[in-house]
Amino acid sequence: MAPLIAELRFRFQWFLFLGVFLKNCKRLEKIADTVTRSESKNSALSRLNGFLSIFDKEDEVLVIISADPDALASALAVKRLLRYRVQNVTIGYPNEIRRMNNLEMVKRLKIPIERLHTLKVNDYSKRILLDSQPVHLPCFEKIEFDVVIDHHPVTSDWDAKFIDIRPNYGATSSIMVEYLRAACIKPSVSLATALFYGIKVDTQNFEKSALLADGISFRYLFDIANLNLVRKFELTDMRRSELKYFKTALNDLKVRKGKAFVHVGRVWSPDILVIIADFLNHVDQFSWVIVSGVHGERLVVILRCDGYRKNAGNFAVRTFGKFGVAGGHREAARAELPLKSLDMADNTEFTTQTLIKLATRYEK
Ligand SMILES: [Mn+2]
Repeated sequence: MAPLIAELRFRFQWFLFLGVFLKNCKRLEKIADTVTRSESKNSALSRLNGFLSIFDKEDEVLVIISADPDALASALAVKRLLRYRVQNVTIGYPNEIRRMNNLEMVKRLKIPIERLHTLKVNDYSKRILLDSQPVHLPCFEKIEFDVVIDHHPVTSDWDAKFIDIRPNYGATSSIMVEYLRAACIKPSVSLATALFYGIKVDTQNFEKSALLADGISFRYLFDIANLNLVRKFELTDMRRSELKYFKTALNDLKVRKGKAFVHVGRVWSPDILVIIADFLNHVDQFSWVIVSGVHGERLVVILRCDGYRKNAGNFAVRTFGKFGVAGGHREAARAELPLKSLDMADNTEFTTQTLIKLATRYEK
């Protein structure tokens, strides 16, 4: 959940920042120096030809992405489009990939990516930015791009030789499918799987706004992609070394009046507490699940409840608020309390009993 929150916060900042430009959310296209804003009249084929006209046989191409599934898939698609047209295509990314799902995708599809800081950006004769725009990250701003293809709101104060930005699209992967189809290239299973997953993640399974065009690309990939692999990416959210916390959780679980409590001890990442809480929430007799663990100098408490005449967020604030940060929604909440603030007598170790005492001290 921590990386998720960080990511959401990051996205939110982006949206605030991009909100300024939202008025200008029509398409922006630049093909052979002709700039089109508003609904584009360009055909998929003219875009493809405009894109390909940027490159020569001698080119060493660098594709730069902020590595998430949509961007990774788009980079693979560009690599395929340029396979016989340039010397080579390198994919560079500046961010560390932390999400297990994304790591799993990179590993299983053997996506060849390299950290941007290990590459000499200026040694490449052409540079492409995908699923992002030059003003999105400070490290992009210094780079001169030849091509920018993206689906975020149009920003200004930058230029490239070829631009294709379609803010209404749910994913850059959907745009890339149109390029591949225009080029009469049928994607391999692994490329199709990547693009399929890219669209799935960015549209949150089409629960977020997307276009019919996204649906058409998705449907096209459906027949080629390996859906079992996609499921494996979606399922993978923990390391094997973290299984031991489940053992502790199952051994130490205590139940009081429909509330399941467990303190897991010191954890490598608080994400595992979320996974354990969600797992225990599958059990029929538990109306509440309260899981805690120590991460760094903080006690992290994850709360789940059925949300019926209960409010986990309010409960978290009332019970843990005075010790640190607490909050959440009806059915899910979280608290992070500095160990110092818990005022535990020196040698007492925090246990499931301590958690129960702490969480039920207002109950009669
Ligand atoms: Mn995207």
